[in-house]
Amino acid sequence: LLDISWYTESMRAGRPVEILDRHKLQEQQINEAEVVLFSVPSYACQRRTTLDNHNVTLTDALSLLAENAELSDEDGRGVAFRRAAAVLKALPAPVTAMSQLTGLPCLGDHSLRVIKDILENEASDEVESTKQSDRFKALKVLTGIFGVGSKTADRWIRDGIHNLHQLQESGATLNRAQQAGLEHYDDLNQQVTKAEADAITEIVQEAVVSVLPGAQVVLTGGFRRGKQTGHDVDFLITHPEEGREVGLMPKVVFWLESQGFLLYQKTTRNSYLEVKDGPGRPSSNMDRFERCLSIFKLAKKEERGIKVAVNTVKTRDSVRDHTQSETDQNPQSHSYERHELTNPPAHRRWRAVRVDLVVSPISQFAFALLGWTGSKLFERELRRWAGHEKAMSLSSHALYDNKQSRYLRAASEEEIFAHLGLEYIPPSERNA
Ligand code: DCT
Ligand code: MG
Repeated sequence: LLDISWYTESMRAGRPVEILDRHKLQEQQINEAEVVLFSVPSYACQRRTTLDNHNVTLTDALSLLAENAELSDEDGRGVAFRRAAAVLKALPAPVTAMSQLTGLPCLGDHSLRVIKDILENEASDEVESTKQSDRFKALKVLTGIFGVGSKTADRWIRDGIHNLHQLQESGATLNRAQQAGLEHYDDLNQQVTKAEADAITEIVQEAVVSVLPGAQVVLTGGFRRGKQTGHDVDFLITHPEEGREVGLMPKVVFWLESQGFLLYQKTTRNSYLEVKDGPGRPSSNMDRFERCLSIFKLAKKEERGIKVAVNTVKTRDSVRDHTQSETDQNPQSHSYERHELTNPPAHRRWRAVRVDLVVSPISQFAFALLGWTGSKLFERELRRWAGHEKAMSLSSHALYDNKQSRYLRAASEEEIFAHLGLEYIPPSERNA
């Protein structure tokens, strides 16, 4: 029968529990049809979280509250809801009774209340009213524009702008990223499929090896964790000889641009210097590599066969011929005022896709790979584990041991987990 150790543990911890004699307890448990008790370690990086989520309704509800908190600049609350959702994602079966959650980490009063409401009433009033609230809807629509964060959206809402139409009417000044974001709004709010990610991988690989033979491209982010869809496609690029990666990004971008693959791009230089910057700074660890935020112009599936055939000829002009058919609707020639806020014409032969390119020197590659594979919460938890449990600082560049006052080198993700005293968790089980 079931382990009742949580009863004694709860009593020891002073948590109120109803004490039943063993016979009654057995009876009750049989009546509750095999209530399973769960137990999970408290850091997400100690757990194996696959995409097989048995508690989607609960985790969707908590994720929505997390999103609402993040959009309202309440990061602390956002993380609390994300952690609670992540605990439920790691459970091996659906939660059917509150009693199953006793002793689980990261479930605060607020999250427990939401879970209870859903278990008892099939919905949480708080979640439903958040979903329906004008402010949440407006924040979602406006931050759905690439280049628009919660602060900008909030400012616009205070100016009475709640939707794209009002934004266009308002004459608000948009930067280049936001203009591109508005231009390709519908495409960029449509999930990217694995097949599309694979097609883009081929293009990026061709670009990279054309400008630097021997360089390597790895698909990171959600697709590396086994997801079948994502909001963008993330790549990490390196070269096995340290230093050869220097200057690679502008060449890759030039190649992609000259072949007509980029609708938008903005490159930031690598600003990380170990000697200068010291140990990893958790809050800013994502933005210090040479990085290109871009919007790709990806040929539709039916067209891709042709493109690949054309690309094998490897002359720029032949590729241009292929993309030429679309110049009559070249998005770069549109001003954002002309965005029609409708679905793209069915005959359009391409779609816009957000693509992130990151270049890392080989000496930092394992850290970059670990940092860019995600999930976001898994990364956050790794850094929290490193800091709180091991007195180490982990970033996407390095791992610093504060006690030994030295950097710990690693050539693979496995070595980083080992330095951190954690069991190795493969990418497909980092879906916290
Ligand atoms: N990342 C992180 N912290 C951030 C942003 C990103 O640790 N603040 C890491 C984790 C995932 C990776 O970068 C790529 O980021 P996203 O593309 O936003 O995440 P994703 O898991 O790939 O999500 P999606 O599948 O929707 O693209
Ligand atoms: Mg991604």
